[in-house]
Amino acid sequence: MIDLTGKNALVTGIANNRSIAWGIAQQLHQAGANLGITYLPDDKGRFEKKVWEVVEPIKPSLFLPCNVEDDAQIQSVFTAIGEKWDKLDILIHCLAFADKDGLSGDFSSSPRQTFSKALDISAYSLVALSGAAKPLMTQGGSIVTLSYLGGVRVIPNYNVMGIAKAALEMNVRYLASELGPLNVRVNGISAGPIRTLASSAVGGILDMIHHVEKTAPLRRTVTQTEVGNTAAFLCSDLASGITGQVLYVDSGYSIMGM
Ligand code: 0WE
Repeated sequence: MIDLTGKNALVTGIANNRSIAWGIAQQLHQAGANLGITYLPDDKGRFEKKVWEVVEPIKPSLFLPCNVEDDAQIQSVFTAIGEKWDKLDILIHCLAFADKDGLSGDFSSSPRQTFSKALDISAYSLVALSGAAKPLMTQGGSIVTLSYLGGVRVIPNYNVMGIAKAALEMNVRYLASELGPLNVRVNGISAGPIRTLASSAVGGILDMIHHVEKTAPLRRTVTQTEVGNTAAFLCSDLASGITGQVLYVDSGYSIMGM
């Protein structure tokens, strides 16, 4: 079995109990990792309360606010990790956002601000978090991010997020190249569509899921647990030779031409 005992893992991107990030956190915990969790702070503290309710059973040793649009919050997270943990081994990046006007209609009508905000939150944040994690990953490490097929092929309405995922996947390669000599591996998981808070807000997601159920080789969608198991593998010594890759966890959907 996958063994992550003695490893410290920071997981970003949990919004509720359907989040892919929660599937990953649970599998890392099951493999014996010590967890830190970040949440998106809001003025009413709703997310903090919600995310805490979700993660409470796995007893995270760190629970920190982190809005990746704010450099100071990113720095605070890694300062806290440096004070609490002897080293950081694992960084899980499950963050994405595009305004609604970047997720439907004519792609050529995407507003500049929507485009730059989506790239900032969904792609630049991996660069910023990896740069802040680098000095703490003193015994090597593993960084895993979540991507989607819409970053390499045209998926209707994915629009601005597709460009953000393309940038994210290229970030994986540049970061893998830089951090490889430190024995820090950087990989992505391209997950098939799953019903989550983020995807449920998207019109037509159920039709997409039905399409996958009809056409993917496995004739079903993937689960958060399956993505979590792949992340646990990538973070383990079993994946010691894998870096700069994007692994598809999509029931095989992406191999089909028709
Ligand atoms: O990456 C994603 C979704 C990320 C996402 C979702 C939202 C909805 C609410 C980013 N920003 C927002 N902004 C909001 O206001 N997926 C892979 C799920 C997804 O999103 C789609 C998809 C699929 C699949 C959007 C259009 C078409 C397909």
